Amino acid sequence: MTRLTTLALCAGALLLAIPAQAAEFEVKMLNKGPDNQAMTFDPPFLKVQAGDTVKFVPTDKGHDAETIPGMLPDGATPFKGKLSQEISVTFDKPGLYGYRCVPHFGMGMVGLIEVGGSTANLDAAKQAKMPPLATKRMTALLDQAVKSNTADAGAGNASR
Ligand SMILES: [Cu+2]
Repeated sequence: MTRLTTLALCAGALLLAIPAQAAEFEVKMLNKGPDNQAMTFDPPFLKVQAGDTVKFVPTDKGHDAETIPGMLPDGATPFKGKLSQEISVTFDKPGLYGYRCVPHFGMGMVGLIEVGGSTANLDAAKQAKMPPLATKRMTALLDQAVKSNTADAGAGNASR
């Protein structure tokens, strides 16, 4: 009984030690997504705050995650995961981060992370050269990012 109480107290202390503001997200690397999409990140579009961490999980083997050149904010550090391995990335600089799975880039396996509600590098990101299927999926993700911000702003205006 005493032992259980001690354990519970320890667990409570550990929880308190984690800073409340930094969150951790998970993106799965999949052969088939929930929408039957072949070779995909799940979720393909994710909004996080500066300082948050995203863990790319090799749920299916044979995938990796790395930033697409030209698709990250100025001064942000590119990341590059290893094939079939998990990689955790902490995002400090606000903006859009486009990333890809290298083996399936041609099949359109790309994802997008928006940090701090910023689409400041949207135009630059749209200029990035990619295979046609990747461009198609990325264009949809970039639209989603812009729309999500418009929706936020709209909600703000409506409440006034
Ligand atoms: Cu892949």
